[in-house]
Amino acid sequence: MDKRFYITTAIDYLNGQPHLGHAYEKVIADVIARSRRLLGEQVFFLTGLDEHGQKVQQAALSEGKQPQQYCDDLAKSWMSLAQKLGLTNDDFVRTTEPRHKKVVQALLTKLHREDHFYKAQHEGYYSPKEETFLTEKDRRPDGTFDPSWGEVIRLKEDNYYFKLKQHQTWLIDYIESHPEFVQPTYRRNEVLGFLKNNTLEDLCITRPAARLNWGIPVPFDSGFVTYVWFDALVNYASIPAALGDRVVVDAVGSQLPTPDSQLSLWPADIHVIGKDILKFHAVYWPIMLKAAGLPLPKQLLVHGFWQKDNAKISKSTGNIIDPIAVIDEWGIDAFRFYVLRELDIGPDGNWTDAGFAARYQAELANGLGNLVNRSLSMLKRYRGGVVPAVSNELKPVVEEFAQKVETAWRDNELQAALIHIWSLITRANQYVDQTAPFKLAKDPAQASRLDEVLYNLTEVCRIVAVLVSPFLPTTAARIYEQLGLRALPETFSAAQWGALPAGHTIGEPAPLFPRRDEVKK
Ligand code: ME8
Repeated sequence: MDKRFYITTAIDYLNGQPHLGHAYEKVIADVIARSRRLLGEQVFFLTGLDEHGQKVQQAALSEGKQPQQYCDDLAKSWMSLAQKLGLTNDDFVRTTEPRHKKVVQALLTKLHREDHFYKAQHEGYYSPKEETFLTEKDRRPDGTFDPSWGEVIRLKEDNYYFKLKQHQTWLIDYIESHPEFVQPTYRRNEVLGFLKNNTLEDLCITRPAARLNWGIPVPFDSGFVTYVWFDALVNYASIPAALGDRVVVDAVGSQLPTPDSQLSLWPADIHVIGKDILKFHAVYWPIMLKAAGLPLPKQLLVHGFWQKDNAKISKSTGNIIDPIAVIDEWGIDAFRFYVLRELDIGPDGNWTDAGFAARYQAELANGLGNLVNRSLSMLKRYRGGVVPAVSNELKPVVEEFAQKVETAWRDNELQAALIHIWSLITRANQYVDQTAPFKLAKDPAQASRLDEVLYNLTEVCRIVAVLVSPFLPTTAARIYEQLGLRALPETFSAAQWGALPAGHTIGEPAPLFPRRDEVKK
């Protein structure tokens, strides 16, 4: 069984409604998944929900619900967001599912048996909100703790700890010798800086059940549940195990059921995550895997944070973007386009409604929409919608850009890919202005020149549809439909020049990006 290209997202805390940051990350992963499929890879794309822990338990309590009931009710709206975003995920993990819990417990059992844990009493400052003990290093210069920790209490309790110190050296060596492991490079440097300047503290991997019961029971001590991060990170491997991935099943434990299917997924090719959870993924997760005898993921692709109008997105101040409302108003492809075109994967970004509207008008409506609409309308008007003989005038420029887009896809440079595609669109729109087919149409002596121009324009539209398809799948399908072609092609070879045959009759042209006030109609 061939190993698939395996891509994951962070799994979102189920303690509220999805926001822009959640949607952005899922769209990044989806575009990478779609582009790799187009390039011929067998892909497996996993996303899901992080349902245990204090945050979720508190959110359930505040609604007067049992945590499981609360999760079941809310998970539906998150799963429908995945659909609304057009995600092509192959599975959706919920950490309350038995298939996940079994693997977490098997891993705990194995690591306990192999002496990676010890039990100890700890007294210190604790942030219930972030579910973590704080140290002196977390104090601000004035001695207080940052308000983002919420209420900080004094706590004394027994817990199990994961011995991390012995892992520090190999992890530094690994990250140094695998520059691709954490991307972009400045995030890698951040991790290396942290590892070189601090001694790793052992990680507390349990919570006493008497204090927090909404977690996976620790299999070797019924007084404890699993720390939510130890539980959540394992999702990346638990779903492969549930689908019969021998690499995970063999490493983690013989007590796991062996399913009939046998997908080969691990190690993950890309974990897409936000910058705030880098330490969990670049330090704790590799150590957990190494201790379990599993290979490390090939890459952590770390994106930045969105702000709105240069201020933190925050429910309490009302500074939020509801991705569903934006999609309902502007369409899914406009949302996908804006977030990926506006913000490269890495730095922080700033959402403005005016910026969104401006990109919609300039790049989608006047750029792509105008090119397709006028090209197909002219073919319809001047040639009854019948494609003329193949002509190669724009072939070199299209091939050059298609090549650049392919390279950008392979490098996960999604913003760069969009910039290349839009350079091609601009070039094609200039071609219309330069060749002036509307003038050629008035002169019968120019009929063969008009044929050439119309072929080039129609074929550019078709290839642009293939190139935008991972980003704007709905629009790409509509362009194909308007071209009178069958379903969008599934392989990148469709972007080769000249596949549109002479004599083919196109369908009906219609605006792809109507004016904003017409979108809702
Ligand atoms: O951290 N801009 O869940 P989460 C961009 N359950 N991305 C943002 C963002 C913003 N303003 N706010 C959050 C968790 N994110 C854990 C993950 S994975 C094993 C467990 C991103 O719901 C954030 O960086 O708080 C993370 O990647 C994702 O949204 C989920 O955040």
